[in-house]
Amino acid sequence: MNAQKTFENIKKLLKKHNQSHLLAFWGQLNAAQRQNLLAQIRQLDFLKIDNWVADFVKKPTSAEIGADFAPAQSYGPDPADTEQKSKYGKAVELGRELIRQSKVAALVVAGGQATRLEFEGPKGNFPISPVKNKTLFQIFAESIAAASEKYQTVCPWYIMTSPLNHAVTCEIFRSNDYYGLREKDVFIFQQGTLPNFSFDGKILLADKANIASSPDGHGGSLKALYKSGALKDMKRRGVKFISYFQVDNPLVNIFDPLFIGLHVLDGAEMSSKALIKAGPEEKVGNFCLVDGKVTVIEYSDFPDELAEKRNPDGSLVFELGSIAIHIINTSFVEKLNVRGASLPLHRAVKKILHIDEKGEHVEPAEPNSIKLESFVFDALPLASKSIILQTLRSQEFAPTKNLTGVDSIETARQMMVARAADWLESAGVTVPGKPDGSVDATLEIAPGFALEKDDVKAKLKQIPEIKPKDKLYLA
Ligand code: UD2
Repeated sequence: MNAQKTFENIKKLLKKHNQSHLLAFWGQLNAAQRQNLLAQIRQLDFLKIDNWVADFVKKPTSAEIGADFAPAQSYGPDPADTEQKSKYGKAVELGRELIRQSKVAALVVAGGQATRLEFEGPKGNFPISPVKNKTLFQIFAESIAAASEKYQTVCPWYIMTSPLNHAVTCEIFRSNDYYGLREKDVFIFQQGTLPNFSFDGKILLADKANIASSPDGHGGSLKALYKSGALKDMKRRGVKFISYFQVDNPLVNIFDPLFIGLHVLDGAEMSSKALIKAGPEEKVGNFCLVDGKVTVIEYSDFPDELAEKRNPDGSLVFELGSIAIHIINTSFVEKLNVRGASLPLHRAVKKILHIDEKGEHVEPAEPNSIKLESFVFDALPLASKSIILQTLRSQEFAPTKNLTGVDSIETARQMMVARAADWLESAGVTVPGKPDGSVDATLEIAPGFALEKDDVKAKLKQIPEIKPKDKLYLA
């Protein structure tokens, strides 16, 4: 087909779907810009876009809570009875064996921007550790190296970026020599994007030759694993289970034998870790059972009256919060992609830079556009089976979202110190404390020193006496 014909066809298509304005500046574009814009338009699926406009763009998302709706069940952090104790024991053994056999890979979703941290560059490059100021990426890399060492295996690491930070993330890894990991065991891949919309459903132009778009949400990881070849790489290595986590949690226990083992013993396809919410307003998704299926409803979509509902003993009825840690079977990811299953989209009203119909740049003072994204936890109800394992906040969850206050750099560092103190004390080491109960020293345990609490006991001889106000780094 000649270029003119292609152009005419695209013009017709845009007209049919009310998006003709995308070619409004065609006359002002050079040949390369024209080609580039046509390529971007050709990638759009206009039938889907019409549905998105009708379902998500033009109307606010309403969380429809059906009748068959209940709190989800979970495994406790410790076994509830002797029968469960034996199951947990078996699960840990199985989990260790699967890690040893290289059947488990790490996947971090790192495509978001660190806007709330006011940090330039990928969030994974944020320096966070209390003594050495290691970045999040370095902490994860060292944990993965330590797991490989502990289990005498190779634990591969998959890192999802977005077009916003892919090149710079690759450069960070290169310039840090992959933090001691082998380059071939680190697979960095990009998620997809979705166009941005005006409130009346028009796709926005970033400039005269480019469509405005945003990363498609962490739910995009399921598609991107498949499209990028990461899933193929996993299959080649014999990986069967993906340990999924977010880039902002320095306390994450990436290779947790208990979690992996329970997931496999129960024949689950996608499972989750949860913790008891700090209160009804905590900004985490809520685990529910909808039509018998484990489902996460994000805090912003969860009705206040349900969030606040309490049991007679005062505990929250919907007490299980999602900390975005999952085990996902590679076969499940493959199945979803082969079937062309798509996750629902969620609408966010954002300030998005774009040009107006005169071609002038709009720098919005107020949120002015719609961004659509998918959430990975929306795959849970598609799984044939899904388990939830409760964990302890103090051991595994220090979300680094804000500069100060709740879920901040400050609280994450405090939690890293507190967990190090807890591990040391449980091995019999005396840690100085302040009158308010907090630790009176700055402590950092490198993943190579201890990956979990029980690893500390074997290293007791290497631990010096800790005096008040000491700064101690154990490696
Ligand atoms: C997420 C969860 C929330 C809770 C909380 C725990 C959602 C909608 N909410 O809240 O329920 O579990 O985490 O900390 O997930 N990301 C990408 N690509 C994207 C968007 C995000 O890779 O297009 C990554 C991002 O880099 C980060 C993670 O996903 O690692 C979570 O993103 P967020 O910080 O925007 O999530 P948040 O705080 O809304």
